[in-house]
Amino acid sequence: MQSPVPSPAAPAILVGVDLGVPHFDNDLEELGLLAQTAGMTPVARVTCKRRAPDAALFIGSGKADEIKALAEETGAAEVLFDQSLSPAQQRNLERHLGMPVNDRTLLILEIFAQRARSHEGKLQVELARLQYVSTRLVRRWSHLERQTGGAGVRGGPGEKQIELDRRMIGDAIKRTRDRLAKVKKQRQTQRRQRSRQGAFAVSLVGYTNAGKSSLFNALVKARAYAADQLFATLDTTTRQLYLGPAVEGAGEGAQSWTGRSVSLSDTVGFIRDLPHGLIDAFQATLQEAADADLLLHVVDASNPGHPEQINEVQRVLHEIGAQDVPQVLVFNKIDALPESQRPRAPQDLFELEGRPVPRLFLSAHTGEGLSGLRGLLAARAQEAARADPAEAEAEIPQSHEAPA
Ligand SMILES: Nc1nc2c(ncn2[C@@H]2O[C@H](COP(=O)(O)OP(=O)(O)OP(=O)(O)O)[C@@H](O)[C@H]2O)c(=O)[nH]1
Ligand SMILES: [Mg+2]
Repeated sequence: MQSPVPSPAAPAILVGVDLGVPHFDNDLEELGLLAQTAGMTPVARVTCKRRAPDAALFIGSGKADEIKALAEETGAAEVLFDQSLSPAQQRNLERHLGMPVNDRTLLILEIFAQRARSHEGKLQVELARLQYVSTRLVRRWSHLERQTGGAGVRGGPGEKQIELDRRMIGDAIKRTRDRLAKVKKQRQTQRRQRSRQGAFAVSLVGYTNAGKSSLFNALVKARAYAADQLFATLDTTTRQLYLGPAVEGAGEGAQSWTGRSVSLSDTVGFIRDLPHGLIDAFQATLQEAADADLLLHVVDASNPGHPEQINEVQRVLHEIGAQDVPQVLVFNKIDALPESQRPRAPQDLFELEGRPVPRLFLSAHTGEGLSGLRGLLAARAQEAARADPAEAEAEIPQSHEAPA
């Protein structure tokens, strides 16, 4: 077989197996975006239905042959599965297809690795990747050592080294954990300082690509990286957000709060099937959300899959212990909605896990609805200050970013 020459934008075949789960993405749109974000080019998409995954190949061998033929036809150099593969399935598929096979989990890890900027972020991704490879065979290890590039596996040092590698991975996990623990301590100190200063803390949370960074930028006039990519943001950025002067229709509390500020944090987005290791590793970053006084749960109202995305975000919030932090739903991107779907009122109540939660419609791009959000934030901050007068006197630092 002639081995395909990998081009810079590695061509990849996307495969999705419908196992009857409600959120099955028939167009593999999100997987395609993940692949592109990781630097690959989807050249074909294959979906099939199965009652249960095949133990050896995940898909049937007929389907595997079909994918192999398609790869030859399209020059694909890699196959990406939307579902998680067991280490054995992955290995068997790679043998059967004669090319690297990866799954969604690895793709997400790869993107996180490419995106991490802060020291803490890098350590967190490193830990998650080490945990992932520790459950895989030795071939993953060579993948781990590559600094850049696609998610492919390009050879490995050989299976005899398995034991040695396991030990090395174990040591590396321990080292990374220790270093992370130190960084976490520093972050805790910073957080304590901020909370002593009593600033009302608001965190933006939401599905990846919902527009959190765009909203953050629109609100605080910052220039956080916002892009049509998944996981554009990995590190938490915090700024103070001045609320005022004139706040329209925000009630009395908001008026007296005018001219003051709250602290606003932009943070990493969530995604369906966020690899467990990543949630663990990003605990410190996600903690920011759990410790906030208020969560702005940003939703891409223009994405037809937004109801499932909301559920997914709720699942992660439970997992990080942030389920009881008060929430406001922010339905963003209303400028992208067709006229017939545009909201009738700028605010209403939305039933979230059986509880009514305030919902605001806005557009970070056009600025529509932003003043309503400012008003709501002012009112909430004012309420909190009334409950704890120290908060009203609070001054918060000019800006705070995750340790570099
Ligand atoms: N039409 C429209 N697009 C928007 C709006 N807000 C954000 N976007 C676009 O949505 C994409 C994602 O925006 P980001 O702000 O990076 O989203 P995020 O939630 O921070 O994403 P991650 O950091 O990847 O989790 C970008 O292409 C933005 O230009 C909006 O109000 N209207
Ligand atoms: Mg972002």
